[in-house]
Amino acid sequence: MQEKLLETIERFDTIIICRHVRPDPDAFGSQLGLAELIRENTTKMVYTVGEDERSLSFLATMDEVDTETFKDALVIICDTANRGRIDEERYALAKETFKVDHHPEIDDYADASWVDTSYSSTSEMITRWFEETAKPNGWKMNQTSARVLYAGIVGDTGRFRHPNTTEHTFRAAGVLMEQGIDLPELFRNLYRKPLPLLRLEGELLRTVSLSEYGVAAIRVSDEQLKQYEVTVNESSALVNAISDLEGLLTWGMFVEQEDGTYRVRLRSKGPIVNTIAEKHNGGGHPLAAGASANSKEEIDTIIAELNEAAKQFNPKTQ
Ligand SMILES: [Mn+2]
Repeated sequence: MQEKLLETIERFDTIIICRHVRPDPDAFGSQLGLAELIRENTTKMVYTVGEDERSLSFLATMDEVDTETFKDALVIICDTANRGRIDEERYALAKETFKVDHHPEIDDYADASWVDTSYSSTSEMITRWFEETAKPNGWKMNQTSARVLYAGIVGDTGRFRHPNTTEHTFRAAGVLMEQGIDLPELFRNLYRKPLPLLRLEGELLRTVSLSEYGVAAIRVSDEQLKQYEVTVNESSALVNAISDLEGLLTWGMFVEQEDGTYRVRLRSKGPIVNTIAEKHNGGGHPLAAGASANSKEEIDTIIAELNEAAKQFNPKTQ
């Protein structure tokens, strides 16, 4: 599939790269890292599309592309498991589509797919594709590409701490570091917390509780977001605020949106949570997933399901 990706890119003059809605560093990193690789090594027209995300604007901003341009283009979709999460409806107009993703396959929406869950991140896939496939064909990587790909790997591995981090991940990071990345600058931007967000974190930490099975829930009301002047998107940075809590096995963050529904983020140190997310209009990785809840009752159901998963979980059998 790696060879096929290179062959497919070579056949097109116009390439548009998409990724998932509500982008995270890996979505941006894989999208822009690949775009910049193609720009550096070919004369093709390359565009990146989707909504801009203020908290990640230090990584990149998106391009405007007219609908005509899609019709002759190759569209590559990075880091997006199902078509409903693609942050560009016009992807379907493309002459050809190619999916590159490390999420479990739930929707085979593209003409060709390179899907491999053994990679920590789609950014690691792009890095290893460069090293193993593009570089032997004479491609080079510039610093812009290396920086965003590194950010993507750091984001999805929780700074090389999550169990998705492998020896291959570190080798990929090494390939990127060879280009000369300003790590202090990158980490400062990735993990900076504006004062309002830090104060909201303080309030949430003050009220956290832990169930007998090691399940915690962080609830954030629309009122709290308004009081602290934090957006729903910005609040996502707080999902790991309690990750070092002793005895914590799995947890959920439930953020009320303006329409009264809740954005749900589930995290785990063992029990599988994406199957729970799938029951609530979401999905993701086994240990990190997202979903939605329509009511406080649905939140209680999810917390009960987390407790059940934590209760069933026996680390000795894993
Ligand atoms: Mn990812």
